[in-house]
Amino acid sequence: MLIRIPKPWQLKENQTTPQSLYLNRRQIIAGLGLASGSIAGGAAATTAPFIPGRKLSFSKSQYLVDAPSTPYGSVTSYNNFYEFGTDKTDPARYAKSLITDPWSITVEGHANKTGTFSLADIIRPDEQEERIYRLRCVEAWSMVIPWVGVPLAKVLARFEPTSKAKYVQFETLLNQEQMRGTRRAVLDWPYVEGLRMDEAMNQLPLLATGLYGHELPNQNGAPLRLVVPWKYGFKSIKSIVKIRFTSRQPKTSWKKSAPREYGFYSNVNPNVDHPRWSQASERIIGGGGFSSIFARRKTEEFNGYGDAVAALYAGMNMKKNY
Ligand SMILES: Nc1nc2c(c(=O)[nH]1)N[C@H]1C(S)=C(S)[C@@H](COP(=O)(O)O)O[C@H]1N2
Ligand SMILES: [Mo]
Repeated sequence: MLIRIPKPWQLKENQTTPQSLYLNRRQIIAGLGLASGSIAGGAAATTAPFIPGRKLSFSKSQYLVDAPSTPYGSVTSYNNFYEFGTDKTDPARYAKSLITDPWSITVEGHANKTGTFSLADIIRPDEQEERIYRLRCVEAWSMVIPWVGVPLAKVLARFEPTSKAKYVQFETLLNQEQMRGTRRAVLDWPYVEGLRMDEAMNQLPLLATGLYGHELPNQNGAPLRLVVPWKYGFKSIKSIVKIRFTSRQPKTSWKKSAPREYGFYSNVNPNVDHPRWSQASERIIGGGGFSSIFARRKTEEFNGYGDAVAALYAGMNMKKNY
């Protein structure tokens, strides 16, 4: 398969690193009298002493974006995590109450290896890699986020799904004490998402444990969340406690809540508008400093990941299957 994702050596350092960190790193390099020339990726994380949370071990990867990463402050303060409220600032304010350790994940359905596992059973630190992906919310805004995680395909394969597994369903924790937003019926809790099995086994979906080289802040879906970069952000389900292999298409939360507006597939598509707004372009969160509220870019089909995923939808009418 031909993959157009740029190789690290095709990118300049300042294309993959937020400006503040980039300058910081350059200063450190200058101070040590070393020549600049190594690739960015993980370097962004290793030179950011102000980032809270445990530092993670990870290898670098070829998954980079030809644009600067969204500043850490924006990634962690402008969030959708309705379990903590519907305002963009609610998750950062209220998700501290989420208890992420210990954490267990139940695996059910059509697989040989099912049961309840600890996070450490599922995520092996030596398998973690850093992948910088675009995140495109269905609300027509976007970010570029340096995630740390393990490819979903690697994790799912260990459960040995059977031939009856056509889909995989994910569920978020539901705890009214810890998640104040779930005391109101904004959605039919718990939050449910899912993928067709071949989508899940594609190279791109990541089970993320961190961002900017450190463990996930609660508002971003600690301790484990899905990242599906060619689909609208709501598919990237947070704080996962259940994985279930099914024969039928999962009943996903947003589709259940507004089927005319949010589909199961929900691939990023500039040519299929949301019934209430255009998807042709997107607002760049935290981009462009002073002019940030005006920074926009054209939406890309499959969010720019078409070379890796378009074949999954051969023969399907994506307007109809939105
Ligand atoms: N459990 C759960 N997962 C969720 C959401 C949510 O409300 N609850 N919001 C989704 C939406 S709409 C988006 S755009 C992304 C946002 O991820 P971020 O806050 O890490 O940028 O998370 C997705 N995952
Ligand atoms: Mo979203």
